[in-house]
Amino acid sequence: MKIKKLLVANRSEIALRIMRSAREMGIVTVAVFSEADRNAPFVRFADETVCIGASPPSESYLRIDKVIDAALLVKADAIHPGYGFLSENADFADAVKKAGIIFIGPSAESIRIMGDKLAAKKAVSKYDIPLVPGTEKAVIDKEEARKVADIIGYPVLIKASAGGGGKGMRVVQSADEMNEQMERAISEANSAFGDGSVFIEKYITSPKHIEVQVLGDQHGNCIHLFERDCSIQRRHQKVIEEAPSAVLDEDLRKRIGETALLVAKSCGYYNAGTVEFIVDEKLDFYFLEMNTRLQVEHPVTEMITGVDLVKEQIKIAQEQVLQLKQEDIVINGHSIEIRVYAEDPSNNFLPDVGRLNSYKPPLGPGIRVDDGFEEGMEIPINYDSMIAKLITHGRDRSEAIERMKRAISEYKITGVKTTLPFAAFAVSHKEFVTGRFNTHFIEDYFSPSELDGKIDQDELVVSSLIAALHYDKTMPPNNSSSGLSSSKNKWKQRLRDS
Ligand code: MV4
Repeated sequence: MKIKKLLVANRSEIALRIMRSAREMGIVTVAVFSEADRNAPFVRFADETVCIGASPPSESYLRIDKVIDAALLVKADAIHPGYGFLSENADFADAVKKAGIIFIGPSAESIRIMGDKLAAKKAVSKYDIPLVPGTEKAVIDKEEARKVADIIGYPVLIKASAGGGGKGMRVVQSADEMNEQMERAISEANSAFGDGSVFIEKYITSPKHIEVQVLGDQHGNCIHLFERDCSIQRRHQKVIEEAPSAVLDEDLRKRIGETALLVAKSCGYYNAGTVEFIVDEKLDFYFLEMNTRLQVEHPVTEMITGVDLVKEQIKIAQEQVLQLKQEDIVINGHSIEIRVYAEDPSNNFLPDVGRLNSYKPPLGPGIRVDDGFEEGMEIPINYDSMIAKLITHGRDRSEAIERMKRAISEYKITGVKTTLPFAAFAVSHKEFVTGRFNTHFIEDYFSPSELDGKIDQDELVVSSLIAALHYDKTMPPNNSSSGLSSSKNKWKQRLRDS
C-alpha cells in the first residue's frame, strides 16, 4: 500500500530529516508539535501541523492517544516515530496498527523481544551468536549471584533486563561488594522500569562500542550496511560516531555483519534496526542488544553507503521488496558525526539553555548538518539539549577528520555554550587520530583545562568589539575601511603575540 500522508511523531532535527525524505517521495508531511515547538523549523517545513499539547513530553510527544488522534484527524496513513519518545514503545506500535495506520518500524513483537534484554538473549540463543559470559535468566538470590560471579570472574556487571543503553548497569569489582550492589540494582530496576529482573555478565573493561545497521523487508530479505564506531560517549550519551570503524579489518567486518543479520533473523526483524556489539582488545566481539529504531547517528552510514535510510524505511513499511542487495552495499570513504549539544564542556557538560544569538552552520565540500534550530531561537528546556549533528565525509578517515576540524572552526554559535570546543579537542587528539580509543576516551584524556585558552565565540565577539573600538580610535580613518573583521584578525594576532 502506497503511503500518501505521513505523520512524524517527533520533533527538531529528526522530524525535519524524516520529512525531507518523505517529500522527495511525493508524500504529504504532517508535524505534531508541543507548545514549546510552535515556531520550530520542523513545524514550518511540514505541509500540515497539529498541536498535541503542552511542552513537557509527558503531555505531548509521549502521549499515544494524542498522536493517534492527530493522525486520524488529518487522515495520515502512516506514522514515523523517529528516535526517543515513542519509538521503542511496543504498545504504541500496536495502537497505531489497531487504528488502521502503518507504523514505520518493526513489528510490536520485535520491539517487545529486543526491549527485554533477557528475552533478546534467549531469542538469539538459537543461533551461533557470541554473548558475554553470564547468566541466561534473572538472578534474584544474592548467594547465587556470588556463585555466578566466582565462576565467570570479577569484575562483573549487574544489568537490568528492562534496561538498555547503559541504564540500570552496575559494576561489581569483588565478592564483598556483591550483596550491596545486587540490592541496589534490583531496587533501582524496580523503581525505574517496574521490573526488578537483573542478570550478571562478565565486565569487559575497555571495549569499543560497535554497532551494525540492518535493513529488512517484510518478505524475509535482510541486509547490513556495515558498522559504526560509537565508542566516544559520556555517561552513555554518544558524542562522536564514525563509519566505518578504524579498527575492523575486512574479515572481522564480514563476520560482525553476518552476526548482526542472524540477530535480526532471530526476532523476525523488518525495517531499519541496529545491532550493538562490544569489541574487546583481542578483537573478540559480543552481541549486547538491538535497537529497534532509526538511530541518531544513522547519517554516517548514509554518507558511506549512499543509501537514504528513511526512504528505505518508508518503502519497507509499504511492503515493498528490498531492492538493495548485500553485494550492492559498498563502503565509500569515511564519515564522522559530532553531536552539538547546548552544554558547557568547561563546566562538567552542564546544560546551557538560552537563545541562539547567532547561528551559522558550516558549508562546503563533504559537510552535512542535520539541525533543528535557527538564529534567534530559544533552546527549550523541556527536551534533550542537542542543537545539531555535524557530519563530514571524506575519501578516507584523515580527510573526514580534517574536514571536521575545518567545519567546527566555521560553525558559529553564540548565546549558548556548546560542545563544539570539546569536539575540536577530541577529533584532534592523538588517540582519536590513530583510532586507538575505547569507551573510556573522555575519562582517560579529557579534563576541562584542555579547553583553557580556547576562547569561546561569545568572548571572541566581545573582545573583538573592544579591540575594534580601540583600533578605530587610534588608526587613521582610511586604514580601518574593513572595520570589524580586520580588527578581529588583529586581536587574534595580538593573542598569538602575547
Ligand atoms: C557492557 C560493557 C562491558 N561489559 N557489558 C553500555 C550500553 C549498553 N548497550 C551496554 N553497555 C555496555 N555493556 C559488558 N558485559 C560495556 C558497555 C558500555 C559502556 C560501559 C561503561 C562506559 C561506557 C560504555 C559505553 C558503551 C558500552
